[in-house]
Amino acid sequence: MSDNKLVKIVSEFISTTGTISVDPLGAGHINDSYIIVVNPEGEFLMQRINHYIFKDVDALQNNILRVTKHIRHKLESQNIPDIDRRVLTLLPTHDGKWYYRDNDGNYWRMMKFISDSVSYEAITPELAYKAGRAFGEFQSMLADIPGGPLTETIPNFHNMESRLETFREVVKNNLAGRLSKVQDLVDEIEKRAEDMTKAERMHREGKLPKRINHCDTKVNNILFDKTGNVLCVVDLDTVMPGYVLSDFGDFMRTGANNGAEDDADLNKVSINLDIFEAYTKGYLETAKSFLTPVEVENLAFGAKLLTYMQTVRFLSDYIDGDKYYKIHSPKHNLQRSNAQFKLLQSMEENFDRIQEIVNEAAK
Ligand code: ADP
Ligand code: GN1
Ligand code: MG
Repeated sequence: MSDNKLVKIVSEFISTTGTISVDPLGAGHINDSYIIVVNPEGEFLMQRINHYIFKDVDALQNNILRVTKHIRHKLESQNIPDIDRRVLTLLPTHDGKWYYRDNDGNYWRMMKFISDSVSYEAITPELAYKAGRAFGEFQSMLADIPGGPLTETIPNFHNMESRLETFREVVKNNLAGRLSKVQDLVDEIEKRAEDMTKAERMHREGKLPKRINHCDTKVNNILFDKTGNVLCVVDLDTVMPGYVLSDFGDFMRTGANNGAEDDADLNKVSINLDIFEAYTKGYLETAKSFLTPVEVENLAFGAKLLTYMQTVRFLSDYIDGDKYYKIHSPKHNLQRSNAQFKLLQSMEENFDRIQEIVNEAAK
């Protein structure tokens, strides 16, 4: 997209007589983010919303507005300082809308930029402990959000039964003709399918509740300040009802991995038990008061579940011809699938230990 077009979009949200600069930021798989500097108005973050994935942009933006307003009220009532750096602040267009649709049909949103912040792709146990506290706090703050349930911005997003249904459909169709090369991994997924769908069964039996979850508790969705304190949870597109196992598990999948999510060197991929322990400790400090015993008992399973789910999602996309995730090389989704599966195996090998860590922290 040309700079001129981007500047024109910025001006739908912000009026200035000064200069506007636009720079791409970050490496998300879904939306496109830009840092906007408007002189003298300040810094902003503009995102192009991926409306192929988030099909109801009105509902999406309405969720984010409700979530950020509710958190803001909570922080205000606790007299927390510097609130603009502790919760995202959406900006409306000049027409009072929470997104702008350009002539090409793209959807855009604008928010305040959180200054002097850093996010990490890999973190230390000390930061993991703080991140655990922050995500526990996030769930706790949203427990009493008024106005009825939030919209599922992606229906059945973390529903393992539904993910497996899609996976089987994709395998059956074999659209990109890649199935024969990945049959072993497909078999490994099927071997675990019964066990990995137990959360949905427990929910139907009334044993596992749904709560408001972030549903993308990646390490890089937490902003820290320069001294290592948590500022803010970001990337609120997927905040919706789900099982707490999702949020706990997805952090472990992305944070407690000695390798990268898409590591080409599988020898580097394994569970990092120090990070696992630190995050569990932090999370349970802020979440223990509202979690049921069944939820706590299943947290360690949640780590396996989300790693398994991500393997299924990357592999589905690979077999289907790379339609969902942005890829950076032809076999990127396969490389991601292999790395996630390796992490799952490492979690399986260490399962007794991670269960023990959860039990200890819950005491
Ligand atoms: P994606 O869906 O692509 O992951 P995010 O909303 O997570 O997009 O934004 C990408 C990155 O931009 C984040 O990981 C974070 O580092 C940074 N970021 C997001 N929102 C803000 C903000 N308001 N201020 C400063 N940095 C931000
Ligand atoms: C996507 O936006 P990003 O890159 O943080 C995806 C997550 C996956 C993740 C895998 C809406 O998240 O669910 O876990 O990639 N988001 C969506 O890295 O599908
Ligand atoms: Mg993100």
